Amino acid sequence: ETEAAPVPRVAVVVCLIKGKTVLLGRRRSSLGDSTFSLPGGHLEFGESFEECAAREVKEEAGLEIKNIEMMTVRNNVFLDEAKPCQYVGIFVRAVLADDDQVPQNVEPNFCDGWDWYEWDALPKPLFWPLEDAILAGFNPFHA
Ligand code: 8DG
Ligand code: MG
Ligand code: MG
Repeated sequence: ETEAAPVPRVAVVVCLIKGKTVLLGRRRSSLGDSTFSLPGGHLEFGESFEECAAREVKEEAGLEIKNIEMMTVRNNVFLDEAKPCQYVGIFVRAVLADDDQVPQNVEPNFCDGWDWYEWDALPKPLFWPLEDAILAGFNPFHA
């Protein structure tokens, strides 16, 4: 059996803001297992970044979002994995379409559950691409 050579893929990562908090979930995945990450996932053929952001947040947390805005782009290379991979991470921010919505753990095989965390008191450990972005100055509460 042969495996195709790895290629870079595009992922949309969503910083969903509610007041002073953002939505994070603890990953259940070979990549970054048990670290806290933002909702998001692979861009599908034909999708806009905004469509992908809205779809992934709906699929993973059951939430409707609005005011989706581009924030930054990150190039994350995972060479030390059993299956090396690379993601061009499109970071967007958004808010809840309706503030009364409560996150649901729609994909319990991939996430321990979602919760809101104050930006100044994020849980640890963070998924390293998110940690990296923050160290590089990513802040969804600025501009
Ligand atoms: P899908 O099948 O639903 O399309 O994908 P997924 O299972 O939801 O993929 P994911 O791992 O949640 O996201 C895809 C990749 O995006 C992930 O493997 C690496 C990259 N990524 C970053 N930073 C972050 C982040 O903070 N959160 C998430 N979820 N993914 C991130 O580079
Ligand atoms: Mg997903
Ligand atoms: Mg995901």
